[in-house]
This record gives sequence, C-alpha cells and structure tokens, in this order.
Amino acid sequence: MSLADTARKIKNMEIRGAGRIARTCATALKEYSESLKTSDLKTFQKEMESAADILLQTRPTAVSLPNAVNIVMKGVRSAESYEEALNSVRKSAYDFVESSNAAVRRIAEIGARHIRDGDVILTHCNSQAAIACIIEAHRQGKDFEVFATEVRPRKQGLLTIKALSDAGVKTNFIVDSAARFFMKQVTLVIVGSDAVTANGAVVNKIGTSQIALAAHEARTPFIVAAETYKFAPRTITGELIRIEERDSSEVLDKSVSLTLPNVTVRNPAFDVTPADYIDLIITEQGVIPPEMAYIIIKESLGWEISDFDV
Ligand code: RI2
Repeated sequence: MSLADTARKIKNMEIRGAGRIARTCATALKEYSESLKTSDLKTFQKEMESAADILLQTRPTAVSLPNAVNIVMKGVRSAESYEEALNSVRKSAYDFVESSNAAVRRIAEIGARHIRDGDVILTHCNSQAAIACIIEAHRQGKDFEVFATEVRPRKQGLLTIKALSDAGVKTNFIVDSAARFFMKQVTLVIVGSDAVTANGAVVNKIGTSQIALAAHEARTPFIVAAETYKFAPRTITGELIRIEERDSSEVLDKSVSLTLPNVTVRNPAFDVTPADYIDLIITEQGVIPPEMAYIIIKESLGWEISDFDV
C-alpha cells in the first residue's frame, strides 16, 4: 500500500484503533523507506520527515501514532550514512510491531487475572487491548458475560460484538445511552485508551467518561488496558491532548443537516476520563494506579521534562 493510501485509510478509519494505527504507521514508514530511489542521506532524511508528517496529520488524538513515528524516525535523524538510516528504519519498525503485538498479549494475560467467575463486564468502543483481556479470561474457562455499547456514530461496537461472539463470549449489545441503566448489574468496566496523560487521565472514545461517572456512582471498578506507547510524553509539560472532532456527516446526513440551518452538529471523537474515576491501568509492564502514569513516561518511555522546550 502506498503511503498516501495508508494515510487516507487511517483518516477515514478503514484502519483504526490506537494500537493498530501505530503498527500501521511503523510499517508504512518502513515500506516508504524501501521505495525511495536515493542513497543520499540528506535526501533520504528529508523524504522520511515528509512521510512522517503526512502520517502525523491523519488523526490527532491517539498518541500511539506520534510515539510510533518517533521511535522509527529516531535512527533516521541521528544516522551518519544512508545505509545506517535505512537499516535503522527497518529494524525499529520491525521491533515496534513485534513489541506492540507482544504488549497486547501480555496485557491480555494480566487483564484476565482481574476477571472472575460471575463477572458482568462492560466495554465501550472496540479496543484490541481491552477485548484481548476478555477473550483471554474466557479462554481460561472463566464464566462471565459482557455488555458492549453500540458506539455512535461509527458503531465500532459491531466489531466488538463480532470479536466476542466469534470467541464464544456471552455478550449483550446495548445503545450507548443504556450504560447507566445497566451499570447496577455490571461488576467491572474495561476499556482501552488512545492516550494516557502524565496525571493519569485517559483519553478514549467519546462516551467513556460518562461510563466512568456511572461506574463511580455505582462503585463499579473501572480499569483501562493501555500499552505503554499510549502514554503521552508531552503532557508532562502540561500540554493537552488534542481531541479530534470529526465530520458532522458521521452524525447526521448532510441532506438532513442542510434543511436545519440553525443546527450545528458537533462530533468529538474522544473524551477525557480523569484519574479519579480510574481504578487501574493495565500495561504490558504490569498494573499501575493512574497516578503512576508519570513514572511510565519517565522510566519506561525515557522522557524527562528537560527534553522539552518549556
Ligand atoms: P486499541 C479507538 O479509537 C478506541 O477509542 C479504542 O478504545 C482505542 O482506539 C484503543 O484501541 P478509534 O480509532 O489500541 O476507534 O486498544 O477512534 O485497539
């Protein structure tokens, strides 16, 4: 697939999910580097920076995307020869994809430990990491059921119920606004994440924070499955995660909205759940309370506040 095709598919969400987007971008950079018809280091670096920029512009919220791009581009930026730069892209892209897949498997193992017989789990959107925990617990023979939300406007819930049904997990499908109605019988909420900030807030699919509020009210544990490359280094300087607002036609058909000149359709794709409403974050390195997010950014991802111009 060409780089432009990859970027288009990420933008229009044919390729979606924070982890999948990150792996796709790493692979796209590798393929692009191999397609370049130059052996001049400066030209190679320039072309790779433009490719990285195109990918970075696709979706602004999932921090896994810039994290993956930076991992792959690091060796390009510091290389002293074309060969070194090309080899570095190949190796870092391969390593990133492998470690990302391994992280999801590890999160599944750890997350499954938090699921018990008799649980009623609620999940929102379509998170590979969250679903992996549920499917692993089912594979281990645990007996529980799941409530999966529809996820307006893009209906990612359909992907979730297909994955759960294919795995043989007993699943209830509900509209987003029924989450609080059912929360009384839910014993555990598990969601994924597009970004985790230094203060332990989780940015995830729109509606997640309402579910967290309902879980808090019902004293239902709320846990997040997030690979460490979902943690956002720049938030240690206080920088906020940009919330993507997508086209209004995803919510209301243009033919209808054109007849309603006084109506503005708003379509934010994500919201922010504060650390106060989150019990645990499951990473591939283990389970942390959200307040420990800064430690992950500093010690696992290796970012210090002095790395930024502040
Ligand atoms: P994994 C998705 O975003 C959802 O918000 C999901 O919870 C999150 O990415 C993490 O997904 P979108 O691409 O990386 O549907 O766990 O907007 O698969």
